[in-house]
Amino acid sequence: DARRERGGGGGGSVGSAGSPGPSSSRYGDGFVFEEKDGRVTANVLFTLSNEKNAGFFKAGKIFETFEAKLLHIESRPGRKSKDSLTDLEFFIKCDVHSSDLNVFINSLKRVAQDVRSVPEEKVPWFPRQMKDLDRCNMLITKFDPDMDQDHPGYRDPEYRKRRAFLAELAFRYKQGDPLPTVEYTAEEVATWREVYQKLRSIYPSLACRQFLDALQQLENECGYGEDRIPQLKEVSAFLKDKTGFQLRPVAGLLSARDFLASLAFRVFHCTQYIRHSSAPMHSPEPDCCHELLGHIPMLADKEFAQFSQEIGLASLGASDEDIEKLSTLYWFTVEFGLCKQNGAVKAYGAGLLSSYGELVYALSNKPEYRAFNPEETAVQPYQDQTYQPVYFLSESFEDAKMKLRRFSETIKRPFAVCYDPFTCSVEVLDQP
Ligand code: HBI
Ligand code: NLE
Ligand code: FE
Repeated sequence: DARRERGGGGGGSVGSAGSPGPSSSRYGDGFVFEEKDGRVTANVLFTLSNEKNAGFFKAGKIFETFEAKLLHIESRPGRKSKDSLTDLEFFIKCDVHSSDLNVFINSLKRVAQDVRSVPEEKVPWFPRQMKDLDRCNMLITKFDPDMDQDHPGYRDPEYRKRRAFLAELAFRYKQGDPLPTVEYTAEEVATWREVYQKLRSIYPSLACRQFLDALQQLENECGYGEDRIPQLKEVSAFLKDKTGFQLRPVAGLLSARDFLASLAFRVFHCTQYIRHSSAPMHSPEPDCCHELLGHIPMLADKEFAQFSQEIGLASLGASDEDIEKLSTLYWFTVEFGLCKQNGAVKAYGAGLLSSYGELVYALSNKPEYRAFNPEETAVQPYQDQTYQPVYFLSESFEDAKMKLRRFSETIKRPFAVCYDPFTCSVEVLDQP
């Protein structure tokens, strides 16, 4: 469970960003619990040894006696005890009378070991330093070639083996490691060539100016071309010079929270595998064509890089609902955004710029266009299986950035964040 791994035991920086409200009280262990109608939500952690096998029921009796309402329960194996049975560690979220909390915890201490209780986290954990991004690794299983029968690679054992190998490279990566170099096979390069040639031929008329400029530079300085798949290492160095963005390998789709958080540090997660050769013109999941052709040229633009980082900063410690809104905004701008240039509509979204099929479709007269407006865009339902039914049109990146900034200010957080580029860390400023 991520919550516990990230230090829900009260250590570290978890939740400390939230300032206690006026109705909070201090309890035994020095923690501050937020009271509502005389009750508190506590996260209780304890260990039960199997040597005393009645422990579970005795503990349960205590919850019953104190009329604790169970909100969540989890267990996991702990240490091995002397008789080689495994202790069980419990994590229980419950709602108890605030006046009972101390006695309740002390009673548990008589039947369980390592009893601790911590207040309900008001602010979700978020990375403060670049190395904390090692913990932003929550993958979501979607479009998985091993599990999804509709994935074009599902019936291709070679492809699945390759994906598993590249996933392993990404899992092992730690902040500061050199970016892994991948030796692409002839078949992979052939897929890349097909994607590159098709897209390259339509970019001049359909892609925005910033994209075309950066792609030209990547071709001149960074080995972009149809004959080889660029390595993350060289591309990351290129971006670092242009806008300070750097890359990190990732095995697949990350949770929106973890994905957005890295943007706050100007770190962009890139997949290194390539789409299946049977479906080069559109893939619902990101792959190296999407990252290298869709995202990288855009991240070389100063204004766009700033826009991306600001979505990331707004996401730090935000509620689940606000993460959903920011991720929808990201979707309709960074992934599928259109903009006006010299009276014409051009693509700047990476999901468009890496899919021949959707790029042609988005700039045809078939889909609906609406003006980018964060309040409306943030709540527009979207689907990620096929082409978008609606696209949002920005006046310019500058304009989109200012609108996003105003929207972000309406997101309520009990603190403000500020990025310090000298230490590559996020400063948290508590607001009284
Ligand atoms: N993970 N690796 C990866 N790449 C993405 O583009 C990505 C992601 N996770 C979530 C996500 N995009 C979307 O939810 C965005 O809207 C945030
Ligand atoms: N549809 C895009 C492509 O085919 O490259 C990928 C989108 C990832 C969000
Ligand atoms: Fe993407």
